[in-house]
Amino acid sequence: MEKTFIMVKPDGVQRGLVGEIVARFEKKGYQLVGAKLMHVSRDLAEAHYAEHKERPFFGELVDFITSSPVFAMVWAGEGVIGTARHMMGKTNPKEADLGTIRGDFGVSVGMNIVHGSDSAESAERELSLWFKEEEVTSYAKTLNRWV
Ligand code: DAT
Ligand code: MG
Repeated sequence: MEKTFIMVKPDGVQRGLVGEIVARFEKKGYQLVGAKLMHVSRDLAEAHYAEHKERPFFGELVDFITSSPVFAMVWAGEGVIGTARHMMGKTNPKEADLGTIRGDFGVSVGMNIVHGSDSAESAERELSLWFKEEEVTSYAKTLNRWV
């Protein structure tokens, strides 16, 4: 089953949006197969955002993601990587459609509530960076055949 890495960023955790965000993916029909609330180390933050190392906002991004706990999750389901990106909305909440997580709850690009892997390659890389194999479960839900 396709899997993706989704994270409620420090702003989302501080604002009490963990339940709301989990609920959206649950109601859509996806399956939560791994989750943990954690403080992010600088090393992990820099590895996670390595593709943005040369961008002017890289330092701020790493400061932000390490500033307070994040809620890291693994979600599974058909097409979950791309659909989760649609459900999150555009990177800049000002441009994100209403009805998306960033469109409904975000205001500025620096604090856009949620992260989600942007491709199969990113999902594979990020899942191995954030989760040990034994932290990702697999369990049957009879619901799966109804969605
Ligand atoms: P996404 O999170 O939608 O995959 P991204 O990978 O381009 O977006 O950027 C990673 C994060 O970096 C993004 O969620 C917020 C921050 N960011 C992106 N562009 C920015 C900018 N122009 N100024 C400040 N922060 C930015
Ligand atoms: Mg990205």
